[in-house]
Amino acid sequence: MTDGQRELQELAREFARTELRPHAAAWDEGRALPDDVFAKLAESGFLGMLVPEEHGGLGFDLHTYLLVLEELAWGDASVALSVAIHSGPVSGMILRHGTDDQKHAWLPALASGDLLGAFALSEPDAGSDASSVTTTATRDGDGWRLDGEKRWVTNGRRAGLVLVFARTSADGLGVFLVRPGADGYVVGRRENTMGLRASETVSVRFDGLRLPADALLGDVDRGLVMALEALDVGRIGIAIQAVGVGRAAIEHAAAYALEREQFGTPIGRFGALQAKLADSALGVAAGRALAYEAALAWEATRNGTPRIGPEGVTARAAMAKLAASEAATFAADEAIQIYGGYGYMRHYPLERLMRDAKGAEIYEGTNEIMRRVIAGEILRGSGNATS
Ligand code: COS
Repeated sequence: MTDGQRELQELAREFARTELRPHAAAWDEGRALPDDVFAKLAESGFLGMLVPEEHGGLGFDLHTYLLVLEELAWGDASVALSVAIHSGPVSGMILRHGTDDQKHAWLPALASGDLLGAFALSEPDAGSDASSVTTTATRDGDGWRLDGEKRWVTNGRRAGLVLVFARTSADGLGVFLVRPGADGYVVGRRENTMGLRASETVSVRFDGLRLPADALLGDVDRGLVMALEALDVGRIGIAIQAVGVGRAAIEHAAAYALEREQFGTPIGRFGALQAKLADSALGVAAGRALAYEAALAWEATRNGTPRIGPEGVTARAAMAKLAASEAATFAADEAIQIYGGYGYMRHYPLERLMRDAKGAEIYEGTNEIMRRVIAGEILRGSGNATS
């Protein structure tokens, strides 16, 4: 880490310690994040971390971004999830595929936090099989008309820009820049999630929503590849989010193990509990290391290094998300066990951390899909057919 990165990490840690962590339980209970938390994130520049300075952002590399995101997740995983989707897949896709006009139109507003971004790929019947999207985008004069339904859209009602993936031909998807609120854009059910309850997850329906021609991002029919590419960076963000949650669980458990006495001694002296702390810390550290390795692989693609193969970003991002999310769930579970009866009480933070950690095993690609992606890249790297 450079001195600048260390300072930034400190700043983000302080932000998480004072602005997020003290409120995380209440936000979870109330199932909402207040407006002012987004205002404070924007003020700190944390909504423009991956947007270049020329478009009003901080222009961080992925490594620096991850340093901040881990701290936000340590403070509140729902906040980190919002920031991760907004920054990685949404701002990242516009940066990579947008025309100059599209970049000028959207990136400054995303970087300043005037608009929060959302990513609408999944549908009631298109989850792991992202290629089976049935929302359609049909040509309508110069523009497009959207019809269909999306599920599990993070940032829900708050989003001011939604990237919508829709079928543009029998075997192609397109990506559309959609501003909520127009006729034909209908926000549906707010999901009652197990964890990350402060994060607003909704379904959205399009009933003949009309879009101008310049709502199309990138090449028509190439949306699936664009989505999968964007999910590489998304998954690295989810990995570090899980690391933040896992680290929080370990810290709670360690503090409790030193303070709680049974049989006349702090319970942290018992080998069974030490093994839990050690295995939890091992998993979380490995997840963090993989996330940083994936970030390096992602940065390398900018210089033309291929994404494919076991060393490529696609495999590395999947490994990072898989390892970190499983480690976070394990760490939260073990922390509950260390807390014993108190851990089982909703009054303490561990059960929330466990619910939050579990989400990372599912969204932005389930861990079963992560294993398939990794195996596919190993086979591809050795020159054989993919999965
Ligand atoms: N980056 C760039 N291109 C990629 C890529 C990546 N990470 N992964 C795949 N591609 C390309 C492939 O090269 C292929 O390109 P061509 O059509 O030009 O040959 C295309 O994308 C399709 O890839 P593939 O054939 O591997 O797709 P499949 O339909 O077999 O399945 C899985 C791919 C299952 C891995 C994919 O659908 C997936 O990741 N699903 C999970 C979706 C998800 O994460 N949903 C959560 C949404 S956000 S809540």
